[in-house]
Amino acid sequence: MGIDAGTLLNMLRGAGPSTALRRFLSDNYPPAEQGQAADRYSRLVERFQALRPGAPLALVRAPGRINLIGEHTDYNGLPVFPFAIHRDLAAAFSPREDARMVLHNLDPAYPPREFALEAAIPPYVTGDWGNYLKAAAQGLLDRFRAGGVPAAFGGLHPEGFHGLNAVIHGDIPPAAGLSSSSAMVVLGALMLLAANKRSLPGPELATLLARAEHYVGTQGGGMDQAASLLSRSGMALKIDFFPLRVTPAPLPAGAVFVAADSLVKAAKTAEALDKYNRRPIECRLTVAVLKRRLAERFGREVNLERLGDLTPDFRPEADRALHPAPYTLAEIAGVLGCSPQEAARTFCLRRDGSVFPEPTDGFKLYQRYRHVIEEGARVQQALAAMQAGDIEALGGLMNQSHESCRALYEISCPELDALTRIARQSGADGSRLTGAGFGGCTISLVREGRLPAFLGEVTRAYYREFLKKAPEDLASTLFACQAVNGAETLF
Ligand code: NG1
Repeated sequence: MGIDAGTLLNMLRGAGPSTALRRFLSDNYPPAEQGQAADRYSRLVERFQALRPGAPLALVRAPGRINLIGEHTDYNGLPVFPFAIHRDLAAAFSPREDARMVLHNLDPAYPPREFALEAAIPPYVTGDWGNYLKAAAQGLLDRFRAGGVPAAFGGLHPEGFHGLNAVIHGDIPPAAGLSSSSAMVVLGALMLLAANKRSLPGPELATLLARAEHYVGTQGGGMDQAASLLSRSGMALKIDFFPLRVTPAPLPAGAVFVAADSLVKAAKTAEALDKYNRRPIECRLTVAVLKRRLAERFGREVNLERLGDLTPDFRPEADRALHPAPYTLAEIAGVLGCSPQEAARTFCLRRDGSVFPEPTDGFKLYQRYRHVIEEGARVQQALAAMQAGDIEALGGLMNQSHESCRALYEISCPELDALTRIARQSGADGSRLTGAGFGGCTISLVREGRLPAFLGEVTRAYYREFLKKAPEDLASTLFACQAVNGAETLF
């Protein structure tokens, strides 16, 4: 693999044009930003060349994503409906002879990181950017070890994996619900695969990386990695899980999806991890309670691993089996016939083995159940609305989804509520939070003709009047999303 840096710089500067490179830029960046994108790749190559003079290199990009609808459904085995956006992570890289990962970032906020590929890679502190690359490396090493790949040759990782040198740059707003973290995992995985001349089918890689990202402490599902890897220019992807399947659907003509950052940071601190992980834990507890109740009702074991496994014949009974008042761990343990300690050890563990504490407001099984089941149904309806070009219906479903995220799943915040309300008042057909929630971005469906007025009105009413904080970089805070191709390596 690899191309000479000088040749690549000439191509990026427009001399010695390359069809592949032009296509790469036009598929993945809006026309007005393609020049800027070429400059950015040039900067990556120049920095790489300064660090590793003469080494042939390859380019790679991994996009962030925005989710139209289907929030917190993925780990429950119900579908999501995202697309990859033109905000991405890009890198220039080349393989090393040894098994070290040597990583630089053009942004000084992300200091250099270096680690060895070893059987059990120890994580950096929670939140460190290097952990996302460690997550990818650990996931691939485990996969190829499990695959029985021949071991050991001269100074390399026991599985024979080469490390790499990379210079990375990202322009996905961080902690904004646009999956900059999963894009980093995907970027790391594509670099390692290319550097080691290996490949995996897209859906298998996406599934593997969803699991691999648990390394950083989240217990999330597979939406982000799949969207970053498998998206196609101009399309949204309905994604089903267990096993992963994608249904591409062209974005509706005459409307755009606008991302607006609430500017409330949804960073993955230890506290934020707990807020997120509480939901998968509550869903696992719900499944356990329902499994027990349905078995009692039908007099036999019911095959139920996730909420998404509930077939229509079990739904009415499941709807009746939960009560709206929050559950204590003691009550759940009573239903399951075990001690609270045993229930906690089975369902409420963090990645480091510590027990997730019982929430003071109780486990809200009924509310989480209703959101997940109804949200899964809304994704199916949204696909049908999109295929029919019914913008109004799609917008209505997005509004319902936001309300459910707010009232039942409790992942909104006053700023996201205000921003979605202002977006609707400013002409959007629909508006909702996108991603994990607790801050970050909203997504709004806006007819093309209304876009300029919409952008002006949201800037005034949300950023200036409600938040009283003008964004430092409006173009990265409020922007129409282009649906781009999934991650790829070039050269
Ligand atoms: P973000 O917004 O990237 O933190 C998280 C999960 C998804 C999904 C969404 C909510 C990870 C890496 N991502 O996304 O799997 O559950 O929340 O729909 O955990």
